[in-house]
This record gives sequence, C-alpha cells and structure tokens, in this order.
Amino acid sequence: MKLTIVEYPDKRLREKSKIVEKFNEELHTLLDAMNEAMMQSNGIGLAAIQVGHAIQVLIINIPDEENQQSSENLIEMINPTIIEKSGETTYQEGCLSVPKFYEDIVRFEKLSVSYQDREGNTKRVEADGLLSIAIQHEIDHLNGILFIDKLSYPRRKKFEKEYKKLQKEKKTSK
Ligand code: Y12
Ligand code: CO
Repeated sequence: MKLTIVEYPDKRLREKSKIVEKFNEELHTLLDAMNEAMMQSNGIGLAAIQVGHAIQVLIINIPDEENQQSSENLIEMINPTIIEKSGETTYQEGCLSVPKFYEDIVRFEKLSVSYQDREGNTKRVEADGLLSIAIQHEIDHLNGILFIDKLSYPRRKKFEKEYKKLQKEKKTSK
C-alpha cells in the first residue's frame, strides 16, 4: 500500500477522525504503510488523516540522542485520549502536511495519555519533552486542527502569504 501525504489546504485535513473498532489486518497494513510514508519523508509523527484515512490512528517515532530513528521507538496509538496535562512548553513545530514551514507553538509540557495498540490492548504513557509535543500535534490532527491554527492573526496572515508563494513556485518548477 503506497500512501500519499495530503497537504494543506486540502479539506480532508479538517475532517474529524472516527473511533477505530476493528483491530484487524486492514488496520495493520495501514499502520505499516503510514510508517513507511513517514520514514520516507523524514517525519517524526503522522496521523491517518494525513494519508486520507479519517480514523483515530497516529504514529510517532522520536529520534534518539544521535538523531537516529529506530523501529524500537515507534509508537502506534489508536483512539488516544489525554487523561492529564500540566505545564507549558514552546517548540518550533513542523508538519508533513504543511511542508517547509516551522513556527513556535505553545503546548502542555507533560501528558498522561491512554490509547490502544494495534491489537486493541489498552495502554497508558506518561509523556514529556518532544514526545508530549508530538502527541498533542497528532491528536490535534484527529480533530481537524493544524498547528498553523494556533498562530496569532498576523503570523497566520504571513504564513498564508508565504505558503501561497511557495505553492506557486512549486507549480512553475513542475
Ligand atoms: C514536534 C513537532 C511536531 C511534530 C509533528 C510531526 N512533524 C513532522 O514529522 C514534521 C516533519 C517534517 C519533515 C520535513 O522534511 C525534512 O526535513 C527533510 C520537512 O521539510 C520540508 O517540508 C522541506 C518539514 C516537516 C512532532 C514533534
Ligand atoms: Co502534522
């Protein structure tokens, strides 16, 4: 299964993702294909809606101290719910669906998250640092929210102008 990453302003990115009820082969094939698409694009997080599937599925792979990603660090979250949140942190975020754009975003510092794995087993993770930021970014995707929605009005206007220019350049170079 070869997946294409949907890019802003595609309307699919605004869809609300549905709860997953079947933990079957079809789900496993999607998860594997999402991992391949994320790794090929040098991403660290991807939600199913970014590849056109409006279901509550996300994957995250945080690089280690040597900036290497390994399959052991891959986290697959199905139907995630934030149980507890605390603190505040700012990080310059990027998104595979909004290429070439990075902005400082304020998020909760620490999270406790409940989710299901690919077999449907319930899990809980205490997250801080980059993992906490990535989980919040990806859960936003499940609700049709993009990190650019969190920008102030002037920053958002600047983004729209720059992004349109980039898209025009992309079209003319094809
Ligand atoms: C912290 C902040 C945000 C997240 C969400 C997941 N975001 C990504 O995985 C972003 C990946 C990304 C990769 C890009 O490609 C390269 O760097 C080669 C990229 O660059 C271009 O579009 C040119 C932009 C974003 C998790 C944790
Ligand atoms: Co994203």
